Amino acid sequence: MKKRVAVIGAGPSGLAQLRAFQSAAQQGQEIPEVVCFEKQANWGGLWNYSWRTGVDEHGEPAHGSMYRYLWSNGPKEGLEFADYSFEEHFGKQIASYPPRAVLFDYIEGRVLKANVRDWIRFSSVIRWVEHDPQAGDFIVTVHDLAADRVYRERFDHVIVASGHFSSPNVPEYPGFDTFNGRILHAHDFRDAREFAGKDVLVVGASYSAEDIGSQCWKYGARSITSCYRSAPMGFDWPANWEEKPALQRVEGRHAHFADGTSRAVDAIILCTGYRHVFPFLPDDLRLKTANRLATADLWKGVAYVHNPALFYLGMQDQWFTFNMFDAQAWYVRDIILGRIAVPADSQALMADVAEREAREEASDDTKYAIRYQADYVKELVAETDYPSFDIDGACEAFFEWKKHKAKGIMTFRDNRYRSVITGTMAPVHHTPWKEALDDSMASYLQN
Ligand code: FAD
Ligand code: NA7
Repeated sequence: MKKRVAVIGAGPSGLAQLRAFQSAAQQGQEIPEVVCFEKQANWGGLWNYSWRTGVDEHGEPAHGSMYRYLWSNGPKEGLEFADYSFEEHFGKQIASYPPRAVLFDYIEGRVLKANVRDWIRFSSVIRWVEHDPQAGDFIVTVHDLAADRVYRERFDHVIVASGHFSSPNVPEYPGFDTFNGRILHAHDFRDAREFAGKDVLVVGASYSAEDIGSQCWKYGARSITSCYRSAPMGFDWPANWEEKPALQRVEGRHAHFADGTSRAVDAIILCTGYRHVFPFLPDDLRLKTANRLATADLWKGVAYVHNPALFYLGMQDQWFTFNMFDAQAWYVRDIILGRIAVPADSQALMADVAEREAREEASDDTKYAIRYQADYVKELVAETDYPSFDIDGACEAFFEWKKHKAKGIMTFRDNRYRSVITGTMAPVHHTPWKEALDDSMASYLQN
């Protein structure tokens, strides 16, 4: 009987898995039956924008963490699919920091071309996965939300591609319960215009703090205060943006910081990161990891060491995204097709994880971290037929991006980079980012 493979989630990672299998089928190879379960009514994962917060139309936790006016936070030249370039999709080279809708269109283009939409059961949430040691397979419990029907099916492999930037990490500070303003997590942020004319505090010092603060600034907040727990972001902020050390407490409208200063604010946006949450997995299958480059318990970053018939995609912290998910998906496909062997000895699987962790921990340097993840992508790509591409070139784009951010946090998106897939230089975008208030695809593509 044909093997059966369940993929949980149709975001960039899950879609990479479908494309990987489809590409093998296209070459005449026999592939297993692949069924992808997606709890939302459409594909694209985080790139499938939804205005909803809290719960969705079925009462399920809203997956979306993306907001209006979001532009890519890194150059597209670092994430381009090696088998489907931006030029192939758009018919021309486009500027380097596309807004969300443009990236959604690009992600969708490849899977429309691959014709894999029928492999996906939409509005179908995975409620539970259990391993049957006798049969050696998995029993997957699915809730078809549209038909309101729960059913179970058996699969030889399960691939978890449910993302890890959706379940917010929400700390509480003294005084939050009596704050006279709005407190929200980045996960629930949707439209910066809500904060026009307001004094906004962002808590955190990573991508969400930087970008949500920048959005609020761009769309007219009166002032931005950001505060850090470990280290400041340290950019050369505009005049109405001040960076403070850790938040300690809130009294009325006043936020108090570790340096003894305080500031009156209208809203507090917790940009305090996300948690890896898998409510559909029992203890023996559930990944427990911090958001890091060397995830815990994943051999080669994909196979669960305690049960290597189970895989996880995209669970790492991310410099590389779409092309790394591809590298992982092609690798997992080849394990399932029997082309790559997973060591039978669990000690060997754990040793691989330990070696990756030690190597990650050897340096705090950003360039080191980017190269580390690039080496990981190279390692996986080398063993499959995923088209090889200039991964060092992608690193160079990231290094340039870092320099451009240091030079101007509100201007870095006005830069351009060369595609490592087609070799073409991107055009300069027609409008500087801080003046480009229209983030529609039609506007962006007028280069
Ligand atoms: P997701 O995109 O999260 O997709 C997971 C899918 O699984 C979803 O469709 C979800 O509905 C589904 N799902 C979850 N649970 C279940 C279940 N139980 N049953 C069925 N389906 C389920 N990356 C970049 O490269 N560039 C950027 O500029 C960028 N900006 C970002 C901005 C924000 C605000 C955030 C939060 C992330 C950003 N990222 C960015 C990183 C982002 O994580 C990746 O680009 C990408 O979306 C990850 O893909 P994924 O498929 O692993 O996860
Ligand atoms: P990150 O990158 O995980 O960063 C989380 C930030 O939140 C980081 O600066 C943390 O500080 C800070 N943090 C976490 N817990 C707390 C508490 N309790 N108090 C104060 N500060 C805290 O998440 P992001 O949301 O920024 O980015 C996630 C993805 O979204 C990313 O891939 C982007 O592409 C978009 P620390 O430095 O650990 O002290």
